[in-house]
Amino acid sequence: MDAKISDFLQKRLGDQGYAKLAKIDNPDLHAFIARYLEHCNPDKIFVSADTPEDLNYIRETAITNGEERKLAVQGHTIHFDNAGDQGRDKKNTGILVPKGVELGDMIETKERDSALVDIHDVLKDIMKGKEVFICFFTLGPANSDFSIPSVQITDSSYVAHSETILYRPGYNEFVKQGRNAKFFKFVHSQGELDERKTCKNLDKRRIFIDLEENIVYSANTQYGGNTIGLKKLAMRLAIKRGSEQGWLTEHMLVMGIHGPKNRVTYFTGAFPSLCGKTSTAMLEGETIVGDDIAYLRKKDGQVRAVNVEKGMFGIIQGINSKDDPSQWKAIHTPGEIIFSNVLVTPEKSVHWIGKDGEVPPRGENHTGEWFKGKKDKNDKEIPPSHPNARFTIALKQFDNLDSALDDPKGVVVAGMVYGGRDSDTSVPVEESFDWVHGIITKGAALESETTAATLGKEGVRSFNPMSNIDFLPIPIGQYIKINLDFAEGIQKPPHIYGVNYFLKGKDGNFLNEKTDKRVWYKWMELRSHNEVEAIDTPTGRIPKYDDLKRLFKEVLNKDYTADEYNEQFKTRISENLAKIDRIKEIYETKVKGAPEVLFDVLEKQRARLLEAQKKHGDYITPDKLA
Ligand code: SPV
Ligand code: MN
Repeated sequence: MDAKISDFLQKRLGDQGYAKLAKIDNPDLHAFIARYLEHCNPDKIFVSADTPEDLNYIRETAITNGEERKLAVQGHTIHFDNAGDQGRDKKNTGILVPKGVELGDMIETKERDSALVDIHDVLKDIMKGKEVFICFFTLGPANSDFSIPSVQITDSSYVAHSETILYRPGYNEFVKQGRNAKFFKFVHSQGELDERKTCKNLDKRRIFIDLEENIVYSANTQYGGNTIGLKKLAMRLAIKRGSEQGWLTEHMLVMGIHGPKNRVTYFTGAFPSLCGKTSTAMLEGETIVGDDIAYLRKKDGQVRAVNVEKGMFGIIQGINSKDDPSQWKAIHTPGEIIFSNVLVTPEKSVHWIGKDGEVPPRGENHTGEWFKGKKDKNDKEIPPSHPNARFTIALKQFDNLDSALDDPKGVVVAGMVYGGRDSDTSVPVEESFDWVHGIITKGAALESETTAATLGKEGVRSFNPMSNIDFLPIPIGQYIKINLDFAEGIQKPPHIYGVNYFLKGKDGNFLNEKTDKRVWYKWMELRSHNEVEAIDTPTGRIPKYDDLKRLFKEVLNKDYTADEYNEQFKTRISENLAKIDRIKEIYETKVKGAPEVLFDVLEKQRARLLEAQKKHGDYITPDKLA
């Protein structure tokens, strides 16, 4: 270790902390830590080496400093974020780019030099009077060439605690890799806190991503999506690294679908936030590998995927005993769970929007004291919990965990699914004709109505390619091209599917029940083994009625009628044409460098739709196409 840095660290860390760092032979790491300890200037420093005592210290500190409070059930705690800090802050999150570099209109960037000055101003002495936690993790399983070591510096015990639940321990990996570690770095400070231990200086909220140094800075925020370095912050660094090395970082679940004869077939699925990704990963009868972020690599002519995480920062709204048995059970079992922004009753139990049972008359939530009928500034009733309220839990606490979670080789991906919140255009499930058709019409053309997972207006149809738009550090055109090229050299690329759980009828009601998706996945599983046929429509391949009827009976014991099928699976010509117009316009006017093939594929789809319209009219039931 450099003598100056070593002196400084020894002085600031004390013997124990210093010994932990000194065991890692990596001068870059030591310099980074020394730099930000000096700059942020905490009073107290804790280095975690992932021992049970260290993890316990982080857990306990979150309670003693008030960032979390104990609930009635053993191991359960509650954390509140400020009422103005309840989702990802897209406006103040930016990719730092040198002058003259542009990533396109739809990606938030900040000019690197001035942004670095700005964030270092914000961070100067920000940890004075506080304790800081230095923690090591890996993104992905141990001993895997998928995985990336990462170091987090944070003055929030809640953030450090969340990360110990969500990510695999990394201290030993750093020791092992020494100077070879190509690690990601995260610096976070929640800044000044109010009496409820939530952020005071939201006007100085910043989340800046520096691709050049692989550092993400986050300040004056606590909400997990803005602060948990290894989650959405690391995602930007990983997409960039993957784009240079030929692998993908996707906003995807990974799950095992259980087919006939005990066969398990793995699928990935990309959905924008609050659009059913976690509930899909948790489908009854199937097994979960991951619910949010996957790395995908080509190995021996196949696509393989790992879950970057080992836990879930899950949305709690709507979880009920009938639709979500595994989550319901885990949430009601003693064990380590951090609830955030739910309602806490005087008895220290929790309640949320859509939970079984009566809404308690009063309690405390993200807005402070809460009672039934409480209104906000605009005279709007405040629900018991925030729609983006969450719970943080290790996947091993679920009874449906897939045994491949920690497989360093990842799982073989048979199918990739894309879905968004779409009330009027796409059918519930549809297979694309081939990889390129799928990447373009299901992935690159993905749209979704906005939700409470990000700050801002809800319900606005917005463009969200691969559900990854919030996390792209490279131009969209380049990202699409990398996805298209990814199948090169693969004999049988994964099938690509589009799903839509949010299709509505004329009366404005959903055409499907939440549990119907169980059938769609069983159908996709059979398709990936060529065990059911499909009907070609202008937009892709849809299930045959008889197969769905059988699966609905087998899986849900439901009588699925031909009328339901026809209504759900009719091709909606004018809606699909309008979608093509919208998507084409975006790629023509807002995206630089969209690959030519994208326009070809969309135009061919338009031609198929127009031809079918001539023959069959505007709404075409499957029987006309079979
Ligand atoms: C999402 O919003 O996509 C999440 C939660 O998974 S967050 O950590 O906020 O990104
Ligand atoms: Mn997500």
